[in-house]
Amino acid sequence: MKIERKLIINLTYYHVANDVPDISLDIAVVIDVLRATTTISWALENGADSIQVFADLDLLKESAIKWHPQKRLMLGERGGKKIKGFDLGNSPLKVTKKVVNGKRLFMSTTNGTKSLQKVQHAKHLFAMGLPNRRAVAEKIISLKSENVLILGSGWEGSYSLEDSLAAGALASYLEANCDFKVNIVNDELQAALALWNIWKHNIFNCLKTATHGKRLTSLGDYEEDFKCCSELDCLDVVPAQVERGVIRAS
Ligand code: 3SL
Repeated sequence: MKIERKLIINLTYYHVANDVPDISLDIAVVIDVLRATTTISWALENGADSIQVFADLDLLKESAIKWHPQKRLMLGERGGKKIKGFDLGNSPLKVTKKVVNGKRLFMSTTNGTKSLQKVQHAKHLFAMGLPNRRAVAEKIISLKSENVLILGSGWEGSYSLEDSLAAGALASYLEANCDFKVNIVNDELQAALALWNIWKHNIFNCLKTATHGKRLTSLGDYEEDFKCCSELDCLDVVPAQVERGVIRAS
């Protein structure tokens, strides 16, 4: 009698880039709800050709300068604020079709782009915010891989509530919609699932309660950014790395 091996997905979540062990990775999903991966998702939804991510600003400028001037935009944020001399900051509201269509975005943010760089050796690397949670989850299901690593971005090396909320949202979707077994590997993800179950009907307030939400609020009026970043499953775009550091819609 042939025994069929039941497929299993081992899901692991790390809060920040420094927690990730040096291992080979099958699928990595990077989350920066406020706001890098939400902005990446909206930029690609609105027709951006690609997004190239950098931790280092000098390297970003060197690469951008080689690109056709009419086909490039520099997007930079530090401490929640737009970097001087850059075309855009990190608001998902600013990456409209009119602004980004057909362009390559050269992007660096305080934490999100660092997390993307940390796992860029993964076989499949996706960027996820709450708006494309379902789309990324369905992509993961279709790949039938055994190991999925979810990585938050946090703030300068420490935990962030909103990324954990989204990690829990992803795990919850996979548990409910996968035909195969979902194994929650670590306590970080168990806690993220619990967090999701507490806040899932009040995402907007969760984002505003988070330390980074408060930081943004102290800098100005970010109500529309919070709304945009807390909208669940409204985008079908799956931002996927196509070459090291370069992300396109898939
Ligand atoms: O930390 C980051 O990468 C940013 O997303 C932070 S901010 O929301 O743009 O302030």
